Amino acid sequence: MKREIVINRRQEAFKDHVSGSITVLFAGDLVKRSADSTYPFIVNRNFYYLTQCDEDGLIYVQLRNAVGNKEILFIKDHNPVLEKWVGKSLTKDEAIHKSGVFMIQALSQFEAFFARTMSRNNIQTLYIDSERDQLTHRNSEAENFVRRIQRLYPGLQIHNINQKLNKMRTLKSEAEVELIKEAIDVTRLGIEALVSKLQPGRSEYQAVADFKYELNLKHCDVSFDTIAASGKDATILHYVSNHKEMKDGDLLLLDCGAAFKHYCADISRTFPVNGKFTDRQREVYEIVLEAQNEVFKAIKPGVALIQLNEIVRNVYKERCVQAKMIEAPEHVDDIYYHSVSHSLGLDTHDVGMFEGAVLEPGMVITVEPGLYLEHEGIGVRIEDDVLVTETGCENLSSSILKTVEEIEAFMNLSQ
Ligand SMILES: [Mn+2]
Repeated sequence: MKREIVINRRQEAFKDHVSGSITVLFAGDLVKRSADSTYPFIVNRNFYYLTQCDEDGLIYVQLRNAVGNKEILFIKDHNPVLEKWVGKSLTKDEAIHKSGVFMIQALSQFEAFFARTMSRNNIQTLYIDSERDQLTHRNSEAENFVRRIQRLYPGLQIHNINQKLNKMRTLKSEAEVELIKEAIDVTRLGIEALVSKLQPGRSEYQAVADFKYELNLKHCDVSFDTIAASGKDATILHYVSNHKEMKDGDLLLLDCGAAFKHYCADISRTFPVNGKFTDRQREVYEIVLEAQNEVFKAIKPGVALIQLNEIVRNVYKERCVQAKMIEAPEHVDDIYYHSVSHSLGLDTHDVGMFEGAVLEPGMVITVEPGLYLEHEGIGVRIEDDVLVTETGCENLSSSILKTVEEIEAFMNLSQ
């Protein structure tokens, strides 16, 4: 991505920041796994969105005062011994090239820089991007920083820009849509590799391995843990144990995605393990497909995300009663118990959009109706990734096999 794009994003994100303020953003730190190993580093997505730099420890600062704006990116100190073990960290030239921040300093200088800046510039306001970790309750770098700074500078006004940044991320630029398309294309290759080997006796984890192997060949990784749920386990929404053998006559529900330069694809498909849908499986499948098509037709600017889910429920209330999957429309919750859509981008469940959100051109969302008949051992989910346009939507993943005919033809050819 051109660095002008991230420079413009910073201008937009910080345009309301007052004079006499400092903005401090953190890339995040490594998290210990065990002994001397750490978890793979996952850069703070807002930090990456604004700097295009992806390395632990980095700190971005913008100073605003009467003289103007000054940006500084703090990168790791040059460490020749460490480089012999893990290779070079981000260099000054690379940091400038990626971020368009022209003043680069060593991280070891940050504390002294901050103290000096506060005392000399009459700083009244600190802008920070801080998000409460609701999953593990671990303090983020930003939270720790704020606690420390509040004690040192009790009068300082502190503003959290997290929601503003998250909101910005919901609208994708053309360059971002291209990256999502790349991620989808790699996902397509992975799915095709998986399906071409799919047959009774193969296990769910082997199917996942087939998928991931293809991604790795393209130097990509998964955007989230792959779900390969066959038979009754397809009715468990986030089944990721993927441990069992796939049986003749079962369906395999696959929910998977590749990430390309941090942009995520999120695709679901459901395949007959033996290459042919039974009449009942086909009946379920066609209803889900119908619901998905109804949602596609409804997507346009101004429509609320929650309305899309009602469309799916209405299709099911009618069709699933006819097909004797439920006795009455009000039992729809028994066979469909999630939402049809979420935002997609640098995160698989991308930030900034909530149930009450209203669609705007440039948003990328998933459309993923599912139908789950636990007592029949049938679970179907079909998920595509779409771009909201001025007049409707564009299905970005339309090249991935989907109809019953396409799937059966593909599987027949590969057997
Ligand atoms: Mn999804």
